[in-house]
Amino acid sequence: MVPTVDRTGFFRELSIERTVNSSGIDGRAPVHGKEAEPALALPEGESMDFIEVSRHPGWHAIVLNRPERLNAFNDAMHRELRTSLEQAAEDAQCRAVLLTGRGRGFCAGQDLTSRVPAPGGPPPDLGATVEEFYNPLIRQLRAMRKPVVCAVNGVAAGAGVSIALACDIVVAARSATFVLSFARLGLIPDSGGTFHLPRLVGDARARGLALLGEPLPAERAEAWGLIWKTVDDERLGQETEALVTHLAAQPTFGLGQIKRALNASGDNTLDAQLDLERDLMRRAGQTADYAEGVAAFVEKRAPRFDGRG
Ligand code: T3D
Repeated sequence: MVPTVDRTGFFRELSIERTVNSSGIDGRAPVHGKEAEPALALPEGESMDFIEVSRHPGWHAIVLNRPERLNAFNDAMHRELRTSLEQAAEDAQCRAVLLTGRGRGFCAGQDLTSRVPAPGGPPPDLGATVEEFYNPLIRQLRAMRKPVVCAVNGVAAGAGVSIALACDIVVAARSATFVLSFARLGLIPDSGGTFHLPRLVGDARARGLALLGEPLPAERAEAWGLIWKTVDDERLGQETEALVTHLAAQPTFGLGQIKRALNASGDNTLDAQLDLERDLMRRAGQTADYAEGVAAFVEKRAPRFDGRG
């Protein structure tokens, strides 16, 4: 099948698998991080309707696929994304993940059509859905011991911003915008928004973004340190696929240790962080990839990492 390419250069037909949950995922806690919570396994045999997964040598692409709703989340999409990430985490052949959206948006957060109150009915318990869906997703992204690249192909709004910020490297199409739309609804930035936002851009900009809800253009997001970089729309697919292909050939275990250290640094004292660095460094130094990296440097050749710990 000849792949066709959309506005941001992403494949449309390239080895897309309509993944079915027949791989033994059973809802137990994943093994790749103590912060992670039990996966929301899809019922056996249920196909994915709102997430596309394609497997490439060394990495998985996970595509949010409700373009008519700018990839806003319903419950099924939450379950499918969690399952897709779980499969990527457990697949030893997968050493990096690319997360993006289909169509002109990356993700518009919660699907608000499911939040219209029934006349006279009780208000929805948003704390329950945050607890059941959004918080475990953010923990899963942060705890995954493999790099997750987020290609923001268009507007990111509400929890869509928070999900992008929970990924490790965020690359945005130049036309993309980031909209902390929560305030317009009387809500607060969830999914780690109030955690990551001020740490990335500082308190003044975090408050302006969260309280005003104005769209932040991708180039300013890059200038403010919210994201890694901005690329021309038509280059987004090519650039992020090159990035994730590169990451997939790196010392995966070591990259996972880097994530652990950076995840912990926001809460740790310097003393605690120094101790953690010592322990992670000790473990990293025991890997074949470290020995290979040193040997390759000394022998002036390219390293061949196997990614294992
Ligand atoms: O509820 C809980 O469980 C708690 C957790 C909450 C987490 C959250 O994410 S709360 C925040 C929810 N999201 C938003 O507030 C964003 C709402 N969307 C927008 O503000 C705008 O759509 C955008 C700024 C994202 C894009 O604007 P624009 O003008 O480019 O597009 P549009 O015309 O507004 O949207 C295109 C279509 O997508 C449109 O449908 P239509 O008219 O073509 O049939 C629009 O209704 C739909 N859409 C966009 N966002 C959502 C949505 N449909 C449902 N839910 C959405 N969030």
